[in-house]
Amino acid sequence: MQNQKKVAAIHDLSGFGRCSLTVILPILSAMGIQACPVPTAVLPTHTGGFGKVEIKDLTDFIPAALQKYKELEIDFDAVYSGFLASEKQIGHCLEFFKSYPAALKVVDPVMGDHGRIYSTYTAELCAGICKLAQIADIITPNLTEASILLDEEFPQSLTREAARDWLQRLLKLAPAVVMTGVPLEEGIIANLCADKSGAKLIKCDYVPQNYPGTGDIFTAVLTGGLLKGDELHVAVSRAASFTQTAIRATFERKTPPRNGVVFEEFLHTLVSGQDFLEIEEI
Ligand code: PXL
Repeated sequence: MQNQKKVAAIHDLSGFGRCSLTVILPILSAMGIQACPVPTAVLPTHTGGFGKVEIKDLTDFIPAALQKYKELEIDFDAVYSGFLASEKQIGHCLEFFKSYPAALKVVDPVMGDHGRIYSTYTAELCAGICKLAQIADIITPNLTEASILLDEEFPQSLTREAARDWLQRLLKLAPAVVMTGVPLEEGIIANLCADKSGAKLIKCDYVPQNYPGTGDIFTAVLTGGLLKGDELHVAVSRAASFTQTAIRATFERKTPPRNGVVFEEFLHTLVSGQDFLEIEEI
């Protein structure tokens, strides 16, 4: 493949439960992109539903990996950060982003979900994530993370007007913004995006079950799409379609939610890359 794109993916490696690197790497690979993992921590499972889990913190690994890549003059087309394991990793991520000024800077401000902060996250780490968001080219908060970034109470849902307002305020942090899985008061779940060309809404099905890792799946497909030249709303539509397909199939199969979503059998749809959801103005 000519001009194959490379992504440095700064996330944890959780062995079981389908989140972070275990979903990001296969998705980027299926999209024809070389994914280079920079693990922030290694865990046996994610932290959402398996009790107390051992975390091997890899804070010092990040600058060591960066130094090696610089030494080898390995360039990246995107640097994409997510779940971090310590406050010190904020500085390491900032350094990573700074080292590749031409790369697309994707910050998934992973902090929590459903109005709750993840158990391993501290207030200081959340403050650091908010700082990281401000150097990004694109941020992809869920509603919980958007409310932290904007210092708002967590709402159960937003009106369209409030969603437009939140997008505009998030645009003060980063030039492109995607809010994922947002319940709107009119009774739909929406993925919302905005950049200088305007704001758009992509509706998805309501499935009465939450699954871990779906934000990672979404942002991995989004990043792949952007690197392949999609406009923002097209990449969001592609990401929403893939995530929705995996969520629906998992719900029908009634597998334990903590196991994550069965995305593997749909990876081939990313190779052909023809699946999208409808895009609306908001
Ligand atoms: O998908 C977010 C995430 C990433 N990494 C770990 C997690 C979670 C969410 O629970 O526990 C380790």
